[in-house]
Amino acid sequence: MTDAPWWRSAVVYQIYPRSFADSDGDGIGDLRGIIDRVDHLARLGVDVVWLSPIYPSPQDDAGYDISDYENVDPTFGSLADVDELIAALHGRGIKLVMDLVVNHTSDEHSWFVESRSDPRSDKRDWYFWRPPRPGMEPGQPGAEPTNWVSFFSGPAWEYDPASGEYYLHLFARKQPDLNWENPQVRAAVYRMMRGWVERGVDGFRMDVVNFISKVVGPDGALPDGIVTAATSPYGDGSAGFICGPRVHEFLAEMHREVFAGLDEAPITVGEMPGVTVEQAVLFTDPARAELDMVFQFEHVALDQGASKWDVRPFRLRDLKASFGRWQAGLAATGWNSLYWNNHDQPRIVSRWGDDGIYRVQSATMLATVLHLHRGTPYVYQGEELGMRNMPFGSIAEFRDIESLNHYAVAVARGEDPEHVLAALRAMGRDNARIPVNPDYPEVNAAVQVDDPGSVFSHYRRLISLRHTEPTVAHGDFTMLLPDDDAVYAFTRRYSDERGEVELLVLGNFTGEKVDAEIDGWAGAELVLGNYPDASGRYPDGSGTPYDGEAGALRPWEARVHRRTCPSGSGPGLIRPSRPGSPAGR
Ligand code: ISL
Repeated sequence: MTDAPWWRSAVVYQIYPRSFADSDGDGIGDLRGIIDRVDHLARLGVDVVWLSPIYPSPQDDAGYDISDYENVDPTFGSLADVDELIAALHGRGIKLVMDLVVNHTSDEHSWFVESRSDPRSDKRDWYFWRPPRPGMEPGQPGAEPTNWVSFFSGPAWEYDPASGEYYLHLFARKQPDLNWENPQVRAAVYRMMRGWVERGVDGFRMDVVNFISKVVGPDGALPDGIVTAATSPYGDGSAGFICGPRVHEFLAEMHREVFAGLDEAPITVGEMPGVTVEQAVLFTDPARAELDMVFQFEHVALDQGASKWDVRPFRLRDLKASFGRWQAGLAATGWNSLYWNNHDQPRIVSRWGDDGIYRVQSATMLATVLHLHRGTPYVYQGEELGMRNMPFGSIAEFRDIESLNHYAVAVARGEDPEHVLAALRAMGRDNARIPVNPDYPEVNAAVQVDDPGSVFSHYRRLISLRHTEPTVAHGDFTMLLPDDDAVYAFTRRYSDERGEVELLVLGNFTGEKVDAEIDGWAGAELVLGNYPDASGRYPDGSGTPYDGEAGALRPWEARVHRRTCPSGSGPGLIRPSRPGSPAGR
């Protein structure tokens, strides 16, 4: 598969600059801090760095409210620092992806300042300005042009008394939505993107890019949404902006205007809440030339009910059903991105692993299962160290606008503050953002990089396996044991000059020993495990003896086995011997 795009065998590392590394001791991370640690990234072996926003910003939504797309916030450094970072990364063969946040700007962006200051300005139409609902008193509850709820609580419209109109903000009121219907808006965005590409940037992660096309009626009206228990008294406006009518047209245009004809293929990933498998196929079909891959949200909602604050138990079979559908849906056309974590999610080892005595085993098991799927894996800073959620005490320790707004609204409507706090601790975005976890003497890079049994060393082996075993990047995928709530199991298969190569991946999602009799795989080579193998060694030759049992998975154990089959022989079967567990296909 030599003609496959390079990013199919790549691993991306996300840096959240505010909390990655602080070079000047002001308590906030910066570009110099990243430059100083490029060797950490090179040692890990990642191919791409995705940098969360570093642009000038009032920081109302931690930098996702941008007031100038073409500069760097002095908190983080300067354009010269960006140039130095690009050179440092490129010098080690690592590419740089920037965050592109163009569904909305900051209300302090000069475009919006001009748009707001004068209804006759030619920037007025760059945003969604609408009159109050007919017959309603402007500025009063219910007078908003639609009933849409914002992602950060409250109405998605802000009243501007000076002009008597409202502007749309799907997120914070300091994040007005850009009007992509206006061709000048699109041209300005593409021009800005070309500027970054000319600087040496290798691609973009595109913030909520499936929201850029809104459903606009002939009279300019946007449609009301259905009022649900989770949105009441507002409506869920998502049918009016998720994967709207012109989104494919806009992304194809962006591709033509920014990426077509570049010497080196860029990497583009669209963040897409609410995207379906069928839509993702269209967005990532190479023949359509829109995006390389999308971030979908199905799996990170599996332990949530009506809203993200409605925390529910996690069931492994739900995860298999979800990932299995995405793997199958994008098998022939398109491509998956694979992630557990980012700056919006709680830490995976605390969420679906065991961040107590099995922290190392469960973090490495989760990593193994994710990285062995078909798709491009994303590692969020600290995930490679098995970092935990923050042990938050009171609401005073939270900084994120989403958490703070939700707390204020929920408590005001009578919810028990302790119950609201419990949800914030489980799902709040600050878990992965706030700088220093008190467990840092135990969980840190310095103690892990030279330890072969560390989470870091395991991520390193996983990334290296993707680079050296083409079955990981290119093989097809078959889910096994869909109904088993303890063991995650699947195979990957690929043909090359070795013949037919098959990998079996097993992950124990419990802290108990579970039986896993592997039919047809007896004696198969162990390519990678998160415990030392039977000889007492990790595959790289390090490790200490462990009294393991063949056919059983130890607590949170993960294993990757390999066999090379003569063409035409059947796939391997796995039959766990635990009563009640169905056999593999
Ligand atoms: O974090 C979320 C869970 O409630 C999402 O709603 C999130 O806001 C959504 O995935 C969009 O995220 C992106 O755009 C936001 C920004 O706050 C997030 O950090 C960013 O990843 C607005 O720019």
